[in-house]
Amino acid sequence: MAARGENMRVNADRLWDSLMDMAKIGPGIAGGNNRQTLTDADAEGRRLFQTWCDEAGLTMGVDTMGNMFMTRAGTDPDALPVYVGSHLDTQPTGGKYDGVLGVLAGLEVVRSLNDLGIETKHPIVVTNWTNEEGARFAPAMVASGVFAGVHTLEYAYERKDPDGKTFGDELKRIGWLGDEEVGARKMHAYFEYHIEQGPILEAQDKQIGVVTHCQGLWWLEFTLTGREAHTGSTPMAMRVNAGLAMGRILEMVQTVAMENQPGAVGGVGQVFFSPNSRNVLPGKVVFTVDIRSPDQKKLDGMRARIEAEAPTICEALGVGCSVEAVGHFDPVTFDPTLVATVRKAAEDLGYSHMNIISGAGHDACWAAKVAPATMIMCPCVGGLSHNEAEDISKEWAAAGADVLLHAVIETAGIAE
Ligand code: HGY
Ligand code: MN
Ligand code: MN
Repeated sequence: MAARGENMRVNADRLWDSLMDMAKIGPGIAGGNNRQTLTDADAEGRRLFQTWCDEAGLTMGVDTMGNMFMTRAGTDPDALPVYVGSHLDTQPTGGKYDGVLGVLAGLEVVRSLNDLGIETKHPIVVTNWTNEEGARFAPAMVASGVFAGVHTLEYAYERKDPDGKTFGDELKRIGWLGDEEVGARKMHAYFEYHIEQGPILEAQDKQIGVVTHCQGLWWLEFTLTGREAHTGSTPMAMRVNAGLAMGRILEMVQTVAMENQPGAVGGVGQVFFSPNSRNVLPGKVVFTVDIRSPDQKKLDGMRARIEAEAPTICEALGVGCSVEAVGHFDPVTFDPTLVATVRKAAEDLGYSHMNIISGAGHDACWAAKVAPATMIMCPCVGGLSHNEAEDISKEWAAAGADVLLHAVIETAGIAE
């Protein structure tokens, strides 16, 4: 650990040990994690994080969306806090670092400031946002969305998981329904450190991503209505085949995304067939199209084309078609001053870096609506994420945390 004022760095081993200890909670089946939001595993991970924060001398606040805010006091009682955060919830077959790195690196910043005996003018708040992933309850980033005033509390509480359980009931059940009003907190600045979840930084051999923007997203949930029938004895001409309609829509989404290159993506990750029996043609197919682009015109143009062409595909097959947007945010431009602070920190620390646009969505996208916000990224092996094989190196993890430390100190100010 460097002495105060020198080329300060975090304790890389302590950060890595915390990541490995958190990864033991909600283990996956292939070395990653399944710590989905508002499950018992999520509750256990929250308690471990709370214990570590207690040990670091932080005071906890929890709001009515279960967002956790862990405060290190500043010397100026009137100064708005600098927030550093991300999410502890994971995908069902998630990695050990997506989200978790940003929360635990925020804690490591505080631990390092404690080691260095540094007091800051602005308080520092380490944050764990509830349900960033949107895997169990759509949409993604719902809790930071309520915090930013994008969603109402009622809308969030009504969200249902595939088993019909509601967000509100599950938040109560795991004992993390807090009493703070969501969004009442005001931020001086917000930093989110996150793995890239794409191949660019590793391919360009850069240690740090200076995140200038985040691409926008639409989640379009299609419900197709066919006719349940025997897959063996029903002649092809008699079929009302919702599964076939889905296949043709997926092909069309691929075409639309490819026609909007560069800088557009489109695909489907979740499909429900009903009755989902091998020898019954589906009566109902529900699936969510995920389209994204950093270019607003492309993003909205793709949505318009997909919503225009899907009904035509279904009509030709006699299949009913309805669509609902269940997730959305426009492309985000992060705060130029904070972006410059991150870039300068990487330069001061001697880390290779490049500007990057985030391909994945993050809570920072909603934080940016209510405060100056930006992100820092580190590479991940093969650009792989949302896969249990997600992997980073200890060096990569620490380099980004060092940049976070310097950016936070620069923004929170060292008390004289
Ligand atoms: O979908 C996303 O981009 C994020 O992982 N929730
Ligand atoms: Mn994430
Ligand atoms: Mn994720």
